Amino acid sequence: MKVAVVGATGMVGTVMLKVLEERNLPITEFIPVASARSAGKKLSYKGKDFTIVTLEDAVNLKPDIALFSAGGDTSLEWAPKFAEVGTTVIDNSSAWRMDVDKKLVVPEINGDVLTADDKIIANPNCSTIQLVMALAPLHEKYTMKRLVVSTYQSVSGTGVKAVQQLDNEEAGVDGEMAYPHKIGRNALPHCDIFLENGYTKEEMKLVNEPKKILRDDSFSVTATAVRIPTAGGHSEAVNVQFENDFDLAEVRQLLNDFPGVIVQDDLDNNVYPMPIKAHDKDEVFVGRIRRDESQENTLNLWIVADNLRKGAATNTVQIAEYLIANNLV
Ligand code: A2P
Ligand code: 11C
Repeated sequence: MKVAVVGATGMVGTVMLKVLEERNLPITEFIPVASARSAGKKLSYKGKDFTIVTLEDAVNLKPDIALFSAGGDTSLEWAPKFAEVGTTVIDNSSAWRMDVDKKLVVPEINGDVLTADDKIIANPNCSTIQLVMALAPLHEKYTMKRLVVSTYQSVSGTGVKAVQQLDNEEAGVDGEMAYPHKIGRNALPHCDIFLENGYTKEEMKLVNEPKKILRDDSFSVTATAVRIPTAGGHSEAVNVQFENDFDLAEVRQLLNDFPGVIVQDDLDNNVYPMPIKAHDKDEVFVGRIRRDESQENTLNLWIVADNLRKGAATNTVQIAEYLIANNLV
């Protein structure tokens, strides 16, 4: 397989390279792609130096697969050009996610929707991925009715400038601000831009994307997304009402049995998921599993994952693995 990584020098791109190095994809040719600013520079992959190329050069090389994480505008302009030369694009931006003709995929949940005709495939938002990973097995068994999600998102979700802002604040030095306010010792109820309905774009991703991935729009979702001063790892407090009643031991079992989900829930020993523990892990961690005693058939959960791994790079690479394993590319 000829594999290109578009945005190879970026925050997610760098993790994509790491994930590709760790896993066993049959890559015969590796093509790192970035902006004209980086073209010609070297980048190390599996101990060897590779020259970064431009998007134009990469299209001419006709890769089998291109993993994109270079922003929505780059995806909108360039993914179709790669698709035209026969490349299968797996795109990490929000550009194509809600396009009715494009698949939005978490392989453990809906990999089966993929066909060889899908030339542009969308990777969901990071906070969506960890949410649906935990909810998919529960939805299948008990049927979700309503979901209330509150997120606690790390600065790495915003990008390099935001990580730098937090570092600067912690070091007590002035620098460029990625957010309209200080992030250190603070919490901003503001992830991505505000929309006309008063919600943020991030909150609406949590409302819309799960329905597409779970192939069901019969449940309702409301969300509040909050940025907190953690370096990496997103956390979510989730309140979910089901149509049917559940048994807590069975909930734990269903979660633990689902591939890629790990239950961490031992209150006697203060064990629960935390971003610091999820760092560099591919799994989604679930804890604080308890019944909402104020309402029937309702469960409370705390869900944590590394937003750059399962939330972005790992899921993208897993889609590529799924395509290869099923001869769809
Ligand atoms: P570069 O490093 O050359 O700017 P991040 O997600 O951390 O902001 O990184 C964005 C990634 O997308 C980087 O690898 C960046 O390359 C790349 N990129 C940004 N704009 C373009 C573009 N117009 N063409 C190709 N790559 C781009
Ligand atoms: C954040 N979820 O943490 C965002 C980052 O739609 O892919 C990823 C944005 C996206 O701010």
